[in-house]
Amino acid sequence: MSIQAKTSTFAGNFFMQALLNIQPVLAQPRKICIVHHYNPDADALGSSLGLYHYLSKKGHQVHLISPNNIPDFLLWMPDSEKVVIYEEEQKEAQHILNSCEVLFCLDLNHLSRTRIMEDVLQNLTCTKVMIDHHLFPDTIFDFGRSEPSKSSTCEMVYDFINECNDNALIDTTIAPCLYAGAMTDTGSFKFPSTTASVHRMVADLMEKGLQTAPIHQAIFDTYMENRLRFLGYTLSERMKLFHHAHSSLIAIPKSDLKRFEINTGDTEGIVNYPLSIGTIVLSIFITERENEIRMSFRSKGDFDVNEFARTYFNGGGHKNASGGRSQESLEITIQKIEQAIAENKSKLIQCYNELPF
Ligand SMILES: [Mn+2]
Repeated sequence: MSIQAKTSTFAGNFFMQALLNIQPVLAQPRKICIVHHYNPDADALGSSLGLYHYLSKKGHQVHLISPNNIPDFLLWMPDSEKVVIYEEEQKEAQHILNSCEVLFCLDLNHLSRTRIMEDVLQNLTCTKVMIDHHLFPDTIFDFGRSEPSKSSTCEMVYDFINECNDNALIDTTIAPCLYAGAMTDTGSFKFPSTTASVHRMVADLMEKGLQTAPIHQAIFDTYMENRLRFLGYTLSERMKLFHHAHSSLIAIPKSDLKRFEINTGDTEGIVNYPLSIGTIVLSIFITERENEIRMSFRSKGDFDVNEFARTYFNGGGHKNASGGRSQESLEITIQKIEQAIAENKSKLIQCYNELPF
């Protein structure tokens, strides 16, 4: 039986059905596949595993496919070893996708964010569901919810479980997964995305037995020596401040990554450090990888780095946290960044002046 439920032939997410309309589809056991974005972070993996455990408990046959490797600091999450890595196990992943009836796309607003899986997912005829908190979702989903005001996709999965009247199913397997993404996406509950609702979620998870301290330890206190030395080197030698534009740029050439033996994921969070300087409202962190320059943008207050990334670097994300990529050389990319900072100088000064402290 087909469970296809297209509501309209018109393009546009106005015709994506509300997330809860998926309930009748899930009223009987389904073959479900969950995917998240390339280079999964704690929110992508935590929301996916949280939903995976919940749907499994509901009697569905659930698989989780990650486009690429899961970073070591997330491997403590329950059943993370069961995640199929598309980049390494393409045959098995394809086999799962072939028989999938419902595809959940988590923490991604566009199939291109899965990179190597984009075409494969695009061609699937099964029901596609999106749960995400990034701006401007794609139009290809049958059901879904896009809520940029939410702290994290993890919180949205929590809401979904509650709205299905299954709060009682949240246990000490689901709770740490959901907590991890909410905690990291809010910068340990300090970014403007930290809402009353996310604190309420955490309170509920703790009442269900969640231990938070070990999760902070697993995510933040498991550095290798080289990573801490790299951080120190980066801040002392690579951080360039543009005082008059309240901005900071850290540019990491390939040779630094090699010298300190830095892996994907090891640079996570460094972009936030310059914002601890009182006068800095925009922080840019770029690394020269194999075939491209990876870029992260963070801001304080009203400076919109989602717009900044979209305008100059073909990227996007959230108002205070976004990313982008550049196919140009490190030198050219740095020049473009310096020019973009110069073009935004008055806006940056204004945002700085409007900071409350
Ligand atoms: Mn997220």
